[in-house]
Amino acid sequence: MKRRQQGIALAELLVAAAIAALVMAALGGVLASVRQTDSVLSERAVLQRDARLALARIAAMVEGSTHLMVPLEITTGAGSVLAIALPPTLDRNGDGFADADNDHNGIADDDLPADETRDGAAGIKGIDDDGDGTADNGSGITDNDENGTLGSVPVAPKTGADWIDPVVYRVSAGQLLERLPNINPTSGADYIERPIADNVSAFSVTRIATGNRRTREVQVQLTLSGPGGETGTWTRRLRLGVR
Ligand SMILES: [Ca+2]
Ligand SMILES: [Ca+2]
Ligand SMILES: [Ca+2]
Ligand SMILES: [Ca+2]
Repeated sequence: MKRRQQGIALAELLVAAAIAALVMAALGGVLASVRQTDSVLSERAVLQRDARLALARIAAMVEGSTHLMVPLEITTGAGSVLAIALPPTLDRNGDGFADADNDHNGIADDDLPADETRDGAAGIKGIDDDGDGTADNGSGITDNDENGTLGSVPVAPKTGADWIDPVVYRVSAGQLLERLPNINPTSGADYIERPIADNVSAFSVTRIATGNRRTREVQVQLTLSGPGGETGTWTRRLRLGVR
């Protein structure tokens, strides 16, 4: 009797162990699938956060600026570069002078040289202003829109001690870069570029036609694609000079 009870106990134990193994296997599958869902969700959330931060950064600059540089006035299609003049009130080092006021006379960008960005290059140095596929081409350093003809200088040069200080957004090697002039720059070629977003698969900028209204608007579209396969596109329409 005792031996028989032990035999049953062993059989029950084996069955219980088998059931437990099945339950564990099923549970493992559920957990793996939950984890997978979680990683997809969190990649999407990360991309969304990164896109919003980058676009908020761009919006602050564009809405504070009063001068849309690239895309050029004549441009209608989408380009891959956004350039605006540094907001005229921005004072990053808090010295009481706007960073854009290079000659510290209290007025930003009031005494432009013929090379209005004073960077020794046609248009903005290193940038394909007119979107023809070549950077800094044109008829010389005073060809400020790279269109091959001179005479587009908006203000006759006086001493040229205060140039236009571009803020540029462009993509390189999957990163969205923000280019800012250094503090107290010696020329328009004195700047630094920093990444403001990773996983960038597309960045497009379109100048919105505003007719003969004085407002300037751009549509900025950013597409991020994460290593896990998630992708998303975020768009903002921005108007200059509203901050
Ligand atoms: Ca300036
Ligand atoms: Ca000035
Ligand atoms: Ca230039
Ligand atoms: Ca060009």
